[in-house]
Amino acid sequence: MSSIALLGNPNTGKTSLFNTLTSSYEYVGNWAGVTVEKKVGDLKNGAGTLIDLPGIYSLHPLSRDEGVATQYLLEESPEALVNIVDASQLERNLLLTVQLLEYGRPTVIGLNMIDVAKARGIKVHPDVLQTRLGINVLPLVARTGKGTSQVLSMLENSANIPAVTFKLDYGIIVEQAVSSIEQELSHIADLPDHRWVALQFLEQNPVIMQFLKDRTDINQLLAIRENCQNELQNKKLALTLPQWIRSIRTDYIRSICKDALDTS
Ligand code: GDP
Ligand code: K
Ligand code: MG
Repeated sequence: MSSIALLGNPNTGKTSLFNTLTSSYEYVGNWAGVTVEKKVGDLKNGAGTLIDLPGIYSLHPLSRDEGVATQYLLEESPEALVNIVDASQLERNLLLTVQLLEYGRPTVIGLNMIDVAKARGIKVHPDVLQTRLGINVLPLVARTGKGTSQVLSMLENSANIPAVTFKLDYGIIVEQAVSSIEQELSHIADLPDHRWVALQFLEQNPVIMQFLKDRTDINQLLAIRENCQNELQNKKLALTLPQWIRSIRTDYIRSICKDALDTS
């Protein structure tokens, strides 16, 4: 039995998809520290459970409620992720997608709101998106259930979902800091993908910071981050380290959208 996490921006159709993929569900109390209810359902094909996480625009939380998704990814180890993406707001949605792909677990994209995109004259090419991101992209209209059976059969056996090979190059300065942090992390048990943790730490994600503080002496990590920030500044870059990481991601996303979208 595997557990699969459902993640995406707010109002992208997560609950609609959740309801079509699961036969029954229950609220298993609240997420730790917040008033958001935790919803877990049984997949209709009996392959495991699906967890509906609160909608977020980024893994870097702006509120405690938003921190739930990052905390979940740190503490649990889902066999696979389903990332629901609003096809009519592709560029904005892919920011979370990049952060989820860096997490390194098998991932499927449910490309939802295809009808809305079409009505707005936006044509999305799922095949281009699939090639560029290196994972399966399944077009959906979650409200009517169109395409959802393909998602279900994909989840039949999460071992069949291709591994994520996605890797963005953040430039030599940041990549060196990532390597140093990865080394520091190697003595901490039960951590998810070290590159993902390192990048989230460099971005100053407060949930990651607290998680690491509870498990290690964080001073060495802070020194690496400060050094990295100084080196960026020595290059006379007007960006902070988190801004730099974000700009690499948004440049990459723009280049994907150029190929994957036709607007008329
Ligand atoms: P969540 O906030 O991500 O859980 O999204 P919901 O499942 O609650 O959906 C938000 C709204 O979008 C609801 O009114 C849904 O009926 C609607 N919705 C979900 N999927 C689709 C879709 O593919 N097309 C259209 N037109 N509406 C959708
Ligand atoms: K909603
Ligand atoms: Mg919802």
